[in-house]
Amino acid sequence: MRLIATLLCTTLLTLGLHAEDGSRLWLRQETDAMATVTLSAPRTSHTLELALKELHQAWKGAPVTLRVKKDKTLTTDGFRIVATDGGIEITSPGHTGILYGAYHLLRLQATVGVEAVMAQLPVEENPTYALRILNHWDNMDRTVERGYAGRSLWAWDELPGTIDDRYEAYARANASIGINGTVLNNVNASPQILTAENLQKVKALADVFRPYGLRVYLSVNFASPMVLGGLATADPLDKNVIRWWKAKVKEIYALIPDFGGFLVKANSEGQPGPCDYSRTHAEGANLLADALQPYKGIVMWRAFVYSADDADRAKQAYEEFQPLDGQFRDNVVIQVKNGPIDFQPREPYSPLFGTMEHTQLMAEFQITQEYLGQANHLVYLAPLWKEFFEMVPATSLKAVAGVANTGTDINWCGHHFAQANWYAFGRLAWNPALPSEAIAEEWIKQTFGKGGDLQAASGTADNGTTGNRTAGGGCAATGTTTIDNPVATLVQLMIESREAVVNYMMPLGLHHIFAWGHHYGPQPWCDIPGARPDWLPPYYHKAAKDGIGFDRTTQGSNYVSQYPEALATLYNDATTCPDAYLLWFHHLPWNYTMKSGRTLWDELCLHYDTGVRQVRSFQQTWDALEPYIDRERFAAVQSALKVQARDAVWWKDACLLYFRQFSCMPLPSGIERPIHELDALERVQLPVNNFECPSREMLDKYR
Ligand code: GCW
Repeated sequence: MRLIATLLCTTLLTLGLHAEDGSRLWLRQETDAMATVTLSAPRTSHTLELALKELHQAWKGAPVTLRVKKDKTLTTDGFRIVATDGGIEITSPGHTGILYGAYHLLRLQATVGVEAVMAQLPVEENPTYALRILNHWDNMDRTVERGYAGRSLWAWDELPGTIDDRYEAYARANASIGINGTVLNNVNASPQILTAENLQKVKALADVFRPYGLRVYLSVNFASPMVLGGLATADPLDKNVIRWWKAKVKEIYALIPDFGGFLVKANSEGQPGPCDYSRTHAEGANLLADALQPYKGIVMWRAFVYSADDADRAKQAYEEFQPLDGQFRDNVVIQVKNGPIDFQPREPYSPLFGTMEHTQLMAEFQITQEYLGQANHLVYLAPLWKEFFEMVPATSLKAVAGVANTGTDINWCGHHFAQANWYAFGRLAWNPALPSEAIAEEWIKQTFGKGGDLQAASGTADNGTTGNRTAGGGCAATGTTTIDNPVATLVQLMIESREAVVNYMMPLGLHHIFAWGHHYGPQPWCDIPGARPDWLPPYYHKAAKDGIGFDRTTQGSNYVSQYPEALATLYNDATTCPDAYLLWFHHLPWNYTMKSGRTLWDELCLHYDTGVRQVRSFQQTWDALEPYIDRERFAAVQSALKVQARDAVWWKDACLLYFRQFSCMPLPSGIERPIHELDALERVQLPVNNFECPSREMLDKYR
């Protein structure tokens, strides 16, 4: 049996056919090109050899020279690709820059086609951010907090002896999109990550990642000196604590000379921190910064804090951190989530950005879809991140981080389209000015296409045929539709998907009306006796007889005043506040007249209804794309879209039926009528923990 499987596998590989299980991500080029690639460099390195190998295997165009040379206009990660007499030259002052240049050339080949590459040259690229980092919320028992793609990639129990093939594949995927740092473990950090034994395992990973330009960082628990060192305190001003961290950092650098530094979640959601000793976040961060400084390591100190007693959680991070401006060491970067609450489908940008002139800041995005339908919903996140970059000048940031969505699932990310978010994060971290559409197009062509279109999607025995695929049990999903431009059609679907999820979950500035704990479905009614009010949806939507929304104006919590004056004035007035943020900033009566002329209630209904319709249209579009997509991935996405469509109706019914108790207004005509009863929806309790995405079967049973 095994022999037959091996033979089959070998035959398929020889024919250039692979199972289209998503395991190859966007790196699906054939590897039999045998290109002529030469190297001109004072010395070679593993990194340069990788660049040579990648091009030799996959590049189908003119001979390429890789040249390492000084260049004042390029950083060590930057590169230039030019046409020369009879060939192409990639130059960079750094070895990693050469590798990035090689991936760029291959990306061009996969997106415009090899014949058209020359017309794209010259290319000169420097990354906008020197630090482009993934944050893994991976625990040492291989569970992943808010991870929806299987278990953690890091097999701590097997390391350092066994090196899984996926470690290198992971590093390669990151290098191909310019990601150059990875924080291996959860910000809710186990002190155990720093034991001598575990550091050997971290070293083993760092050794695999290094040639790909990927540096390793660790999340650390502020109480580590107590837990591991047996000290009586973790007070950042205590001499023994200072000594302990210095020794630990020295131990790390002896193993990993290019170790990146620490990421810290302190005094947030139960984590220990300097405030436990009446010290400030600056004193805590500086303790670690001083230990790391001799080795050029950095501290990424998170600003995700919110004390239990403040009337408005959205104000908290600013109130705690803004007064500390100027007190942090040069190698501290404050890591701020894009919005002030928590990775919601839509939030205004965190007002901390732009108000700490003497402190280095970095943005934290969430690639994993904790609040966006997890592994079940198709939501392309580039438009969300671009919305942020439109408000926060890219140059005001030192770095960007994204909470990873990877795991042991065969396709790495759970949903096939979740790969696009990993991809888009990397591309935007490299260049936040790239349009969402362009990134989607690149990703689609590389992930589903071959040589720049979708028509030739490979990987199934009926490669190249159109129609009559068998995803639907022998029947094509649609019969007659032909699509003029499949790539553009899919780009459009992806672009729309972010607004769709906002519409069916939390339109008009609503936020955090998710189910308790797992954050999967709707629970606007959620009330857990004894729970922190700011962990409960009614705290955020404030629906009552008199209206809905959180008053954060100067008359309310005054959060609005944390923004620069012009913006504060705009948001403070309901008539000028953009609809997208209206209920974020204002509590308004149900019959309030919107800019559209409709009542607030009607507008709310319309948005929920639109969201449902959008998902239905995604189903139709996807079905029409069936001839252009391999059977395996077509079927998987088609199935996930069914779940998403049902979830969208669930969200709409739950929210509108619940809010209607307060508005007492009828559903406008033209709005799809609910198919659920409110009391039935209120009884839905999905039996999942915070690490699991509910399966389709579970959803069908419980919702
Ligand atoms: O988004 C919330 C999550 C927590 C997470 C926390 C954080 C790692 O629900 O699971 O903890 O934010 O960012 O620290």
